[in-house]
Amino acid sequence: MATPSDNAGKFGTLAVHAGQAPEETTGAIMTPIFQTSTYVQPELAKPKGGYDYARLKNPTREALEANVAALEDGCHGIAFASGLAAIESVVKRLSAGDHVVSEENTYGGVTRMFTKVLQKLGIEFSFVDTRDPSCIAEAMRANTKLVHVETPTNPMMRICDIEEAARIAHQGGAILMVDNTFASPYNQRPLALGADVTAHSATKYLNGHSDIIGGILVVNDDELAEDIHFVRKSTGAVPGPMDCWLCLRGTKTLHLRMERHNENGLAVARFLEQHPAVERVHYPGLASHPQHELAGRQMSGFTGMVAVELGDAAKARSMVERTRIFALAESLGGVESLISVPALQTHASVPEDMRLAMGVTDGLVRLSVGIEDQDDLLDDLDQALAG
Ligand code: P1T
Repeated sequence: MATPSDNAGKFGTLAVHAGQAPEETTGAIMTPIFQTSTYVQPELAKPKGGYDYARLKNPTREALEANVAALEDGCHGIAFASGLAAIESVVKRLSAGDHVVSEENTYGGVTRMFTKVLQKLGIEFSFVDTRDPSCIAEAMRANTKLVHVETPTNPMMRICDIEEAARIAHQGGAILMVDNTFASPYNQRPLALGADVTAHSATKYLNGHSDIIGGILVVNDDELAEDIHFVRKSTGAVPGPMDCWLCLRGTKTLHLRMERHNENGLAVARFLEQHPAVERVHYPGLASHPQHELAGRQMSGFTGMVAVELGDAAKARSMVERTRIFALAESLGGVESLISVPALQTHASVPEDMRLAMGVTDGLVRLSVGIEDQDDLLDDLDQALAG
């Protein structure tokens, strides 16, 4: 199998080729799905190529890991069974009594994992608004080992200054993990901005076709990679080879899909911004976004994720139940457009006071703008809002 050092080229070339080489027996151009749990060892305790058991090593998984590592401009990709498992494994490196500073407006499932599962094991969490770097600095303690941010955030599209967050984390002796799910590596590369770990729900833009659940981390530091590999090997949240293969097929077109997501996202945000039924649009590509300038500095495109405030729950319900192309469903980042109400779906597990304080109101609608024809998407939203 190819290694990241074999990879040369710009983003689109890496997306198609990185981590993959013709299969040795036949020259098959597509990486085979190594659907096996174990490998026959020629000699006792001397597995061929280090392949002893598939929880530890699988060639299809390794191809995906090398591919995404190249796209994130990093050295080590480590794939997981889900985005949550990927994020959890970084926290599982810590011990009881260690402290994590986290953005407050993460995906609701992340907040739930931190507060309802990992906090019980003795890891401490502080939730802050990372739009303001001084909030991170103020939350740092002597026992802070990890700063976790999401940028843009789900669903409020808040932006965190990655360079600043990295500087503050490192000054306090902690590492910075950036959940890059919403941006995708096509639009933002956190490692180049100083982050130590970039995390993805591969379920979303990386795979792009709404047919797997997966996660992946990319890191540069060898020791950190070894630690995370150890956690994954010891706890077992590995993705199956078929899912890795599907994701690898997805990343081959990431650059093309993201171009269209970016274009359609901006068009939808502009259309909704001037629509009388919409009170406010949250999209970092709009000049009206309070952090538009920062977003422009650290992102090269603004994705297909748009959030709109309609004013109340009835208006939100009416819109999401009337769209014909935008499907009413959780998740995001697939080729097809989706629409949801975070307060009742993705962020239902976040305590109400915390949710409302962040702007995740009952009238907030989230759109994952797909790659369909722009006119059809705008017509669909227009007719849904007319109702
Ligand atoms: O679903 P999973 O692959 O485990 O990924 C979790 C996750 C992590 N990080 C971000 C930013 C996410 O948005 C998610 C999952 N989000 C949804 C399912 C959603 O509809 O927002």
